[in-house]
Amino acid sequence: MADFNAMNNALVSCDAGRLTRLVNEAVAADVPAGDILNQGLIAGMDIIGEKMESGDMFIPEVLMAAQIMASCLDIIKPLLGEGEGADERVVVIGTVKGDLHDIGKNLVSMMLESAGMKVIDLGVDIPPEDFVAKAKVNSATLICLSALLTTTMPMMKQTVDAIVEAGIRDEVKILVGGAPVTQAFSDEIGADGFAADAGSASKLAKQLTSSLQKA
Ligand code: B1M
Repeated sequence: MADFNAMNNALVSCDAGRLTRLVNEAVAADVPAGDILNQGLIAGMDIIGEKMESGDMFIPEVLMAAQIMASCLDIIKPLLGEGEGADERVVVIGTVKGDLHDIGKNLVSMMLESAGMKVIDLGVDIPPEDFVAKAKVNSATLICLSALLTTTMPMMKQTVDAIVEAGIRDEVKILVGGAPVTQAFSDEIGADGFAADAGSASKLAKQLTSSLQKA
């Protein structure tokens, strides 16, 4: 039985050694990787978000916690996959310009890869023209945009507009996500889909790209 509260506390207190040990113990005890992710790691990060908002935690600590979370994600990464084998679909993914948050985007990348897609991860702070250029050169069928800040959501619209202006809108589907993003926002900016978490992003990515292949 995993102690998810202890994992939350270890992440909040930036105790890398303790969190790594707890995650390894949970893996050894066959606790499902999805539970470790959602109840141990993401729930801990949510507490950090609350503390950040109330001024009880500051950027350097939050950054440290993010690095610790990333190293723990590496431990559970092999267990999260769906193992379907490689296919032809190429996905270009990134966090939009002005936004440096990458944990959620990395999780989405991970899930897409394990669903067999070829993922080209551009990283963070990616301007619209870079999404367009990489999608063109790699003949991508899907562009995934992540944003965690309300102030960077308009950059998603600018990226969609750039994709339209580049003349490749009919060749790619566009999937958007990130904590402040909603289905209504996705519809408003002309994206093809919104996913609230990495698991649904992977499912929707498969649906969207298979409809494109049939078209
Ligand atoms: Co930032 N930050 N941050 N931060 N940070 C938030 C987002 C915030 C909500 C905290 C708060 O105040 N409560 C707040 C945003 C408020 C708002 O916009 N309304 C905030 C702020 C204000 C800021 C700064 C402006 C702070 C400052 O400088 N004063 C600054 C901005 C820097 C910038 O980007 N330009 C900043 C900086 C940082 C750090 C660098 C310190 C660090 C990021 C480190 C990193 O990512 N490497 C950080 C962190 C860690 C957070 C919180 C605490 C955690 C984010 C996270 O990783 N969550 C966050 C509070 C929170 O979210 N509770 C906060 C875990 C992750 C798994 O969830 O990313 O939501 P998430 O991903 C989810 C889904 O959203 C979805 O799947 C994932 C789950 O499966 N998803 C997608 C994500 N992308 C998707 C794409 C898809 C589909 C689904 O399709 C393409």
